[in-house]
Amino acid sequence: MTSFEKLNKIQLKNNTRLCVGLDPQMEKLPKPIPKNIEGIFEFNKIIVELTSKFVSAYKLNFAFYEQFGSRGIEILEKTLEIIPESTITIADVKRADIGNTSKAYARAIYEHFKFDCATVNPFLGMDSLEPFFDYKNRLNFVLIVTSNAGSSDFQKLKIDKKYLYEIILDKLLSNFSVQNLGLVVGATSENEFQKVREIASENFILVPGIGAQGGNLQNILEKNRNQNLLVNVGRDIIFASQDENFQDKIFQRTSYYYEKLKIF
Ligand code: NUP
Repeated sequence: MTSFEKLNKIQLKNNTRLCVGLDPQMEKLPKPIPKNIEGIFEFNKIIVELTSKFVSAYKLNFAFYEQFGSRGIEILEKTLEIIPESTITIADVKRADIGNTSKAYARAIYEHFKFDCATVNPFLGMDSLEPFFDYKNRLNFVLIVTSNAGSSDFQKLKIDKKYLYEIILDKLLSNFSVQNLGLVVGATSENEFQKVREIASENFILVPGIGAQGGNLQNILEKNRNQNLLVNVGRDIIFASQDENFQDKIFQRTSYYYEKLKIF
């Protein structure tokens, strides 16, 4: 089964477009959990146990693990082991490099860690992305319009009559299949989301920027018109509370997004 098919299947089974961001921060761990590396795993385990029936994917941003060196990577690997087999895993690494190096990056994500999906960065050009797209059964989410303010610095520059992100999108769509190509568009760029949705009607769009970054979920859902979508929520769910009752609060927050992100 391809990652595209697996994502469709779990979205229908769990009836949700929700993806939870497993981006743990030691200093923000709830009070009952020790603020050490073991505590991070304990925290991830609680989150997965509380949320797995209400999500279709988990996105792990490598930064939150790499900051602890090899022990952080160990926690990432242990976390992958407790995610249900049927649920999609996304390596948020935003990678790509010269072809030879990209090949090693792609091998790490897809063969060593065995993720279903990865985020990739198009800045180095098509040949830097190809090693990821050579894995025909995996789904690569290419950064199109990111959720940060700096997305206007380059991505939204106009070149002749088109924005840079549109030029990139056109090129990607004419080279890669819907099964292989996902897109990242931040919820903070609603107009651009609408444009991307119109051009790429069938591709999965991964939307970060909801919750802590202030994106408007309702507007994104309206503009999405029921097409393939995965909405990531990190801090607004996992750090819903640091108090003794944090598990209840995490569950409440998850239920809130679950209701909004139902497919039928
Ligand atoms: O454009 C992007 N914006 C963004 O926030 C692309 C991303 N991959 N992300 C990531 O999504 C970010 O690095 C973090 O892992 C997650 C957002 O988390 P939160 O703001 O919901 O806590």
